[in-house]
Amino acid sequence: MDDLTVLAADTGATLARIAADFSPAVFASSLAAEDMVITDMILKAGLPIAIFSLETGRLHPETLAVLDQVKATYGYDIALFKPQEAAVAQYVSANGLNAFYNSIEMRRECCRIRKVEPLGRALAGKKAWITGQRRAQSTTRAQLDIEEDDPAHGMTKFNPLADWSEQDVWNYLRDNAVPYNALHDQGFPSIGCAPCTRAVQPGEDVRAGRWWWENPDSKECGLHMVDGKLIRIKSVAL
Ligand code: ADX
Ligand code: SF4
Repeated sequence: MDDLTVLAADTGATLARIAADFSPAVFASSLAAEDMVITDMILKAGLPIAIFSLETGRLHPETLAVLDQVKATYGYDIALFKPQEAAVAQYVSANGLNAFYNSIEMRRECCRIRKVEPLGRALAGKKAWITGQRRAQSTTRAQLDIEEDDPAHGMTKFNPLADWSEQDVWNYLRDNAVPYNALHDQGFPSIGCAPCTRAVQPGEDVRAGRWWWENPDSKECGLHMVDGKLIRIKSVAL
């Protein structure tokens, strides 16, 4: 067996263990490449892990198209969680539609309304949640474990791809003919909301196009924070 086959078998076993021991467990998919690996594994194995996406209202059409690609390939409807309309309207009327460019505080407040609050609803009553984070993605993820405690949501959080490289992800998607976001072929290695994501140059860091106007150490949207702090930032050399 080659290395990727072994890695994928380990990850499949982790997902099966989560389904068996942490029911009900859910998987948060941003519809980007890493999340398509996990989606493929969950759906092909028929694991009882519901998949949801936070539909922020600011996603690219190419990202939304992945929902149809998943439906066409696997016959599965990814559940969508949307922000509260009143909170969005209040933010926009008080600050402007794109106020997140003005300060880290304004950016985090937008992420709180559009992602973090809906995430809380998506996780209510669950025993565990799963993400597609990888250690190699950024300085803030350098200490990432496959299994961690998530006190903010009162449950266990799994990052089954923690050990995967970017190449592993793309080899898996190719070998298994998994559908993926068309933006990945247009210079977008990492994809979030449209106004906060841009293409990167070859050789640039994979997350260089995310919140590119901010310092690398502030680039987390709040989905992966505890009490307003990055969970792993204190053990990262700054
Ligand atoms: S982010 O925190 O900077 O936005 P990133 O885009 O790298 O995160 O995604 C990391 C993981 O967070 C994804 O693999 C996924 O599990 C979760 N995630 C991020 N954005 C979303 C989203 N819009 N909907 C659901 N899950 C998401
Ligand atoms: Fe708002 Fe940008 Fe955060 Fe999306 S990524 S929720 S548009 S600040």
